Amino acid sequence: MRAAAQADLFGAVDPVLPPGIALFRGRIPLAESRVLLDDMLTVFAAAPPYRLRMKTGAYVINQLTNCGELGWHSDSQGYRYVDRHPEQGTPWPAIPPRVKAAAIAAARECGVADFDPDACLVNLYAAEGKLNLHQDHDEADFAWPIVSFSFGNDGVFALGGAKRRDPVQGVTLHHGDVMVLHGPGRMLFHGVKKIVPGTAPFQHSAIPANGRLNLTLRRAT
Ligand code: MD3
Ligand code: FE
Repeated sequence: MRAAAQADLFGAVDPVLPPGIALFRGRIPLAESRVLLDDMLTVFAAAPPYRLRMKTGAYVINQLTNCGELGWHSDSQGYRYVDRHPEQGTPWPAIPPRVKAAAIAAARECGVADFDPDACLVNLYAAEGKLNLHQDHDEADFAWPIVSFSFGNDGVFALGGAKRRDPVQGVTLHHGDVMVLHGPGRMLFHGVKKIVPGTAPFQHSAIPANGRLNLTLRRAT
């Protein structure tokens, strides 16, 4: 009896996150999440999601796009921020004001009063999508936080340490969760292990079928 209750309780408890990683569970209410996803449809009309190509010429399964003055991109010339859509040749659309305001508010609660993101990377995960362990180091000043929003199906996030070989812990990110990576958390290795099908609270045309949408707002310059 007691042991079972404890197991249930422990099963629901979040893993302890290291300093510099703040996870706001269910931060975006369901109704607001629909509005933010509708805003992303406007972004996609101007900057359609596209696939990166690997050196082999094969396409990566996940899609991406960006909004803001700068957007993250990778090609034969390497990983970097660019000021226009690589396939359309047009400037990235603005970060939707509601999205930007939500990121600024989350950063402020983490003690960063003057976060002014100029880049928002949109990752669209297919059902089979994942993201290999990496560090985000293409920004000019790592003192600025990164603010992440999760929508759609759950993603099993992998959080490592300062070195690639450090142990990794799994953290499930749900629809409406917001994560702020700041200070000692900013340069930790991380990735996405898998998407958990059937866990999205609703379908939305901005989110790939059985997939997940992640926004990361950054200061690139
Ligand atoms: C921890 N995206 O776009 S978001 C990325 O779910 C990226 O799509 C993942 O990693 C996703 O670069 C994770 C949460 C996140 C973002 C940046 C971090 C966690 C981070 C930077 C440092 C440490
Ligand atoms: Fe990252």
